[in-house]
Amino acid sequence: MARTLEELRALYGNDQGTAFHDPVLKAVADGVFGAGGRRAFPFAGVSTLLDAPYRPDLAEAVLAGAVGVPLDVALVGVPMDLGVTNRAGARRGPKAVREIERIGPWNRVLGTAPLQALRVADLGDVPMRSRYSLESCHADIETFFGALAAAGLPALAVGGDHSISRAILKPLAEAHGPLGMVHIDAHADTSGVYEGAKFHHGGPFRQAVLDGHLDPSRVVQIGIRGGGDYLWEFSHAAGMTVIHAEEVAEMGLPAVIAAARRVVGDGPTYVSFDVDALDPAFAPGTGTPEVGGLTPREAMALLRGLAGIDIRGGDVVEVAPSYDPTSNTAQAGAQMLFELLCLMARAPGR
Ligand SMILES: [Mn+2]
Repeated sequence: MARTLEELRALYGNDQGTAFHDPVLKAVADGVFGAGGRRAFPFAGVSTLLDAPYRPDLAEAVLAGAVGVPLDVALVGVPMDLGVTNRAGARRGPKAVREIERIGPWNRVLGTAPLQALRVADLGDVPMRSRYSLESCHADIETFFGALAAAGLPALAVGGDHSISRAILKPLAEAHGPLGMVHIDAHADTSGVYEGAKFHHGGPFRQAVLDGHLDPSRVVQIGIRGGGDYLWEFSHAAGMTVIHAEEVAEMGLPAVIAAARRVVGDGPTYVSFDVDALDPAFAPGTGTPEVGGLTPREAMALLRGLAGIDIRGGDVVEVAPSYDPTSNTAQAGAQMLFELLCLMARAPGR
């Protein structure tokens, strides 16, 4: 019901920027505005993932075996791209995503301000012994996410190339049993051994299934496309649900969301978002772009449609900022990270 002019003048005429009469919006505003109606400058200070507090001390504590860490979700950078097939550069993804500001605080569609609803921190980057060894980097990633799992601390990772997901899933599955997964990507990433390597970024989900860490009957892959599709028969052989990019348009988003929810069900689920799922018109800063992809609006609607699933972890991978002087790819990546955090805030038991 619209207010009269007199009512509007009474409510807002002397407002100093802090007159919020809707109780839900007022709660969000109270979490943003400090004394005197001041907000932090988004362009000042040290950059962190989603502007969360930077707490590398908590990473050290978790690695040292601490439990009862006063945190609900850890944000973690994984700056490693030794598994790429073509264009390198995703090692610089975490830094680029940290540079993005003004994501959130409010998600109108899901009705949550996740950085207020949850205790969230940027724990910094996974410490890795050698920048030259894919295998030792994966071992270090497993160690780090294993320590988080042992501490009972859910995490969202920012890669890095997609090979990191296998190393993140392993300790999660050891803690929770085989996981379901919503995998949004241009590529199914279920290919095999090439040139003697099986831990490259084109195959993490074949390995995760073979290792018993993913339950393929609870895996849905969305946005798949491109000439590499001949490489991914494993997805079908394993019983994954594959929704190609053109099928997203044909089915419509509500049907895609319903299918994804049906596949993952109520069980523990991982959500992996490869930024190359987005069309390179929106996200050119990635190693293996494929035209004909999702729009950011579609991807956001898709993620928001997953609210209520039992998300135990997730990642945003393959942001390679060197190929995108506009920074839009990192902007989209940071937005998807925020959407994943909103899913954490809306998970069962929250
Ligand atoms: Mn991928």
